[in-house]
Amino acid sequence: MSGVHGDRILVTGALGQIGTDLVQALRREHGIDSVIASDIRESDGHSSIEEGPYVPLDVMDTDAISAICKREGIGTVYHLAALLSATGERNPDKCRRINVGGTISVLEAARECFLRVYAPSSIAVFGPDAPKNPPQDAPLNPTTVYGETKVSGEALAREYRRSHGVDTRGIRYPGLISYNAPAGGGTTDYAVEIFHAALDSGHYECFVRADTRLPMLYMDDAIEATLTLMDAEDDLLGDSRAGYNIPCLSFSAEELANAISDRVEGFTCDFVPDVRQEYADSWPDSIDGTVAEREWGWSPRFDLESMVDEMLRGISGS
Ligand code: NAD
Ligand code: AKB
Repeated sequence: MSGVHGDRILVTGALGQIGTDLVQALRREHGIDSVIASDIRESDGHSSIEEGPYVPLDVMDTDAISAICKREGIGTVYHLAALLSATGERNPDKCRRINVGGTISVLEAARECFLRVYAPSSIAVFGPDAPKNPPQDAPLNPTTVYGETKVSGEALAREYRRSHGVDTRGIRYPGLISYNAPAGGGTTDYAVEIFHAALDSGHYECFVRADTRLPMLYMDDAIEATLTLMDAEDDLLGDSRAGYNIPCLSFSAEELANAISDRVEGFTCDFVPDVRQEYADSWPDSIDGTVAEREWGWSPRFDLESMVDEMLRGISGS
């Protein structure tokens, strides 16, 4: 790809669970004014996002993305705007329009404005035919619409790289656990909600079975993985650059509840599965991140115990 691009950063979907933490991390690294947050929603007025530049932006609007990128001297887009699995399965057409349509808009703007693009994928790309600890190149046959949109997102990123030279990168995030913003309508939201319930009322009704085991990661690790991938030399990245499996934690809902009750006296948890159980059952228990480790050398710092300590400390403000 030739041409001149700016050196500022645009984050789409910035008011969501990941954006809230990623924008802060990017502003620490690059300076507050260098990172422009955007979302289709208005900020509630209390978000840390408002410490720096914010623009309203619908990612379906390619012209608006290009105009902002040209006007603001953007060189890199972190494209986080999406519908997650639980919301997506309730609104499949909207999920396809936002997740696939929005990604096409961002990639088209990238082609026009010479941008680098980070577009996250998800462990939801895997379906029931994948091994329970899938390697990087396992079959991608998801049974959720959300998962299909993530497979399409990876294919689009590869295609824009191959045909137009756009520098696209992505990680297949597992369920992410954090406290600065609520989880955004996914299947793994129970692993965030459980902490708030434990501290607010001492009880949680978990919407998956006790033995449900999924890949998970503490948000600080996910942010560090993202920044490490984006800082990696281009020639280190192989064919998996649009959606890397990364090394993750893996624990059951019951193991998480037990780790919390070891620390919050009297905490109890009931397990009452709903439709989200089906989505969880179609996903792997863990993922094999050895390709990412080998190519750009990253591994997580938090295990289950230290993640639970950090979540309880962060939510209670101590
Ligand atoms: P989130 O739901 O918390 O945030 C998404 C944001 O996108 C919201 O603030 C929403 O207002 C915004 N948005 C929705 N439609 C939009 C539109 N048309 N234009 C602009 N903004 C729009 O999601 P998140 O957890 O922050 O996830 C970000 C990305 O990471 C998504 O691609 C998601 O699939 C992926 N991911 C997240 C997780 C996780 O556990 N959080 C795991 C795997 C992958
Ligand atoms: C969801 O549960 O939808 C997300 C994801 C794993 O992609 N957290």
